[in-house]
Amino acid sequence: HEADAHRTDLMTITRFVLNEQSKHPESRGDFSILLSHIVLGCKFVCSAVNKAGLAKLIGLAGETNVQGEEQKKLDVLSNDVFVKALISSGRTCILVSEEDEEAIFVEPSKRGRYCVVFDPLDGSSNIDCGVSIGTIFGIYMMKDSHEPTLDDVLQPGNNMLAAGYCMYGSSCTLVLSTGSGVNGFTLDPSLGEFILTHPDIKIPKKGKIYSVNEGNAKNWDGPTAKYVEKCKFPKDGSSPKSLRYIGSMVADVHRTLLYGGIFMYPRDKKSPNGKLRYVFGSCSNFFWFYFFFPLRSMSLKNYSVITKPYTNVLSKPLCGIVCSMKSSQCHS
Ligand code: FBP
Repeated sequence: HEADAHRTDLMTITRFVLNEQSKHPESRGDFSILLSHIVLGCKFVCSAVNKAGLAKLIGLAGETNVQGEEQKKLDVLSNDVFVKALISSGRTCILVSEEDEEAIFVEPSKRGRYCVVFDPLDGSSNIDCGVSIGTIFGIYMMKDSHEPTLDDVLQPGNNMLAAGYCMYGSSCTLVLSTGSGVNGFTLDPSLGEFILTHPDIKIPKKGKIYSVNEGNAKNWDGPTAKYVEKCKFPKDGSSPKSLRYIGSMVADVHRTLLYGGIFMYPRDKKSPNGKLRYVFGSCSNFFWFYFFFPLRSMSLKNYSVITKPYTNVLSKPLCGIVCSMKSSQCHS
């Protein structure tokens, strides 16, 4: 009966967010409107990514079209779509995108109260071979009603209102947290709607998978090398862990969230500050990123949204790690 209810009583992402909103009678619905524009961006990117394999045949993004005009590459196109969708929502005031050197300050007539930080298409080197890629986003509220400044996006992560990612994989999955719990929605292409398919996601307590670019091993420091060695040759009689590494952060994080295990991008001799960076601060309310923390930091700082080398605007190096093992093990 329950399965039937899911089939006939669809919990779309819009319905879900409106339900959440109804718990806050003071809410004006601005957040729901903003989110619907982010969802639109994700649907657009999903459709473009699905067609990317046809690009060479029919001249889509990144190719020259029949008029001989160079078409925009998918990451550039995705950025344009997100920027326009966010501005046209009328609910944003500052946008920080991985694709743009500088923050975008929305013109006063279109301005709202939210600041959105995002990477429209992370892992874009995976596009040409059809491997999963994703969009990452985080949302802050302006501190008060002054003229917006960069300080409005440089708030501590626990001020973040919502964060999420959309993975363009064998299915298109949007994972969202608005502060209490994490929920996953899968795009039903026939309906064009994201349907709640992964309610209240919790990373499994234990996992059997480690996920890291082992090609960097010769440049790792001793503790990192020792930890990975232990995954392969456990000394306590347990089975070795399996290695899975996609090289697309959203996909590696998503798998780690659902199946458990550890995902990491440790700093090394080649990238002393790590390759991935966090831009959007720490955020203890967003459990899924509970385990992102600089490998050598003793404090369990939590990072909500991370991505790779960033704009001039913000950015701090991060040696990222998401895991379902004890933090002491992560440190080892
Ligand atoms: P790109 O945007 O250039 O692809 O870089 C980001 C990223 O792909 C992350 O999604 C991923 O975790 C990481 O780089 C993989 O890096 P590497 O290829 O060094 O393992």
